Amino acid sequence: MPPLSARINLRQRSMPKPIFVLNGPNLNMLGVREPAVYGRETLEDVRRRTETRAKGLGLAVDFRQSNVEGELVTWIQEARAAADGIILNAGAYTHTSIAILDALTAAEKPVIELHLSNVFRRESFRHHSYVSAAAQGVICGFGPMGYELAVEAMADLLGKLDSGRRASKA
Ligand code: DHK
Repeated sequence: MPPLSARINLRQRSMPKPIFVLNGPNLNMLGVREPAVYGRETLEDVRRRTETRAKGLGLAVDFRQSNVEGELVTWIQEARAAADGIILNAGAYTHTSIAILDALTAAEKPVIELHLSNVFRRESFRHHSYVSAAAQGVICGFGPMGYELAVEAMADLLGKLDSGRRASKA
């Protein structure tokens, strides 16, 4: 039997951590902002459906929004120790922020890039993403449902889909 300190370390290492679901600038305006593009659900509605889906998969989420690029960078840095994965809708910083790309690369966590709208049907300046270079995959164009799809994809990436389903049935 390994010594107690080693057993505690083992337990700490295997403790599941939340998925950080990070939202960038102007996403606090959901519901009133260009509803033809972003829909009528508020960010609070989106948070609720994300948490419900995650719970069903046996995952916890830490859902946050900031209009400040540096705050998003700080949260991504925090994710390195405090999260099992990052789902990121970086808003317009998707198309501009090397700082966010660098933070994602340094985090060494699975990253899913997310957009409510289909950015490829929109202006050409939205077609390039710095986030993509650090992401396992991209979900865009499915509106708020994209957050649920991202949680499902993250659960799969983390190999928790089956155990999560078992837990939710128990
Ligand atoms: C949200 C934004 O705020 C835009 O700047 C992006 C993204 C698209 C979205 O579709 O969720 O270009």
